[in-house]
Amino acid sequence: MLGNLKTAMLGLSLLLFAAIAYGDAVSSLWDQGKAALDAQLLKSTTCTKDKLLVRREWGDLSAADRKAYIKAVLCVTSRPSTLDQTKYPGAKTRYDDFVAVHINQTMTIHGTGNFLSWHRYYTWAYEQVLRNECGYNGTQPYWDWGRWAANPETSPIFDGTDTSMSGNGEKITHQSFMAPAGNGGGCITSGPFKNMTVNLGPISPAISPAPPTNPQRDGFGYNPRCLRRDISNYLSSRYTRTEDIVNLIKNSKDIASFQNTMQAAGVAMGVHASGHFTIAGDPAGDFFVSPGDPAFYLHHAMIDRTWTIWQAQDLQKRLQVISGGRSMMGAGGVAALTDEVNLYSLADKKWKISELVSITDGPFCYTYA
Ligand SMILES: *[C@@H]1O[C@H](CO)[C@@H](O)[C@H](O)[C@H]1NC(C)=O
Ligand SMILES: *[C@@H]1O[C@H](CO)[C@@H](O)[C@H](O)[C@H]1NC(C)=O
Ligand SMILES: *[C@@H]1O[C@H](CO)[C@@H](O)[C@H](O)[C@H]1NC(C)=O
Ligand SMILES: [Cu+2]
Repeated sequence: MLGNLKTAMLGLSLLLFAAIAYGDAVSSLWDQGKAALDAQLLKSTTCTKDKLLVRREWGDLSAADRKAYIKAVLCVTSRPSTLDQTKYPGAKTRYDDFVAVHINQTMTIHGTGNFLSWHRYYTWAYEQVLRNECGYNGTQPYWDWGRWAANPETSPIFDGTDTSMSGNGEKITHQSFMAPAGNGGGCITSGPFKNMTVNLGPISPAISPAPPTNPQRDGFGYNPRCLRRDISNYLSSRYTRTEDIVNLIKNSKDIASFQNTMQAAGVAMGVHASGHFTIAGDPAGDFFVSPGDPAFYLHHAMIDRTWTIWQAQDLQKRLQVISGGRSMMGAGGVAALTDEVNLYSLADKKWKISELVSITDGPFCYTYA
């Protein structure tokens, strides 16, 4: 009798523990690298522990925290663009400025030596705009792919409630190019972003029927349309499970293999492409215009967290290393740590790649929960 009671109480306390701390094999790898990251922070001349911002997983945010983030994103989508309207007439909002900058540099920031550092700086610049231009006092949340891999559609990120990043698209007859058609394909109909207008692109749409063609060949023309998604678990349940993330981190012995495995988009899909095409639709599935879907930044925060965990497994050897060229097509030669990352209107400073490799040096002062 007493034994049963004890077992029941142990079971209950384990349940309670599970409820307060979501931990998995990826978080364990974070824990293993934590001492090295703490030591790096102590060496920083720009970042101190009391200034450190902590990025959290969407599922661990309170409803109020999620709403504060959503409100800030909606604010960025309602503020005017700062770009030259003769060159970028489709950039109507400050949110669009980010999309335009990504479109503009797409061929020199993917499959290149600056892929990780560029997207780290870009995601950080977005977080800064939310905070500095839209009164947000929280941080950029991330999407732990593994946590929701079995069913992203019902995750708190995509369940379509008013505390989500909006749900799936309306179910229409369609084809998604990177996975079998899921239950969406049409305009999103639920959640805070259901009225959002996508203005730029498309350039490389990955869904049929395709979105309307942009009036400018460079994709910078004004092309207002709805946000479409085709969220499904086809890719997530195969390529972005917790074990896939663990394997990526553990089996990549150098930066080249880490980057290439992460960015693979062929038979074996890496977590980068799988995340984008788990959302799919327009513009999430468009290589150039993907930041036009606000879930982009949750995905890229997780890319950044995964890179950080990989670095932290052997930090001193894995910080000042890059691999790859300066453009996807090979022009420009091999990338160097001294190359500059330029976000133009999104951030006032250009930083060298070498200054963007640590989350507590250069412009950065954040960590992951
Ligand atoms: C696009 O890149 C060019 C340099 O190649 C730069 O002059 C221009 O300002 C950039 N546009 C945006 C929107 O970042
Ligand atoms: C941050 O914002 C939230 C929601 O707007 C507010 O409740 C909270 O008091 C703010 N915290 C600080 C430290 O300003
Ligand atoms: C979307 O727009 C409609 C019509 O303007 C409005 O009634 C509704 O509240 C908006 N919904 C959201 C989630 O912004
Ligand atoms: Cu990108």
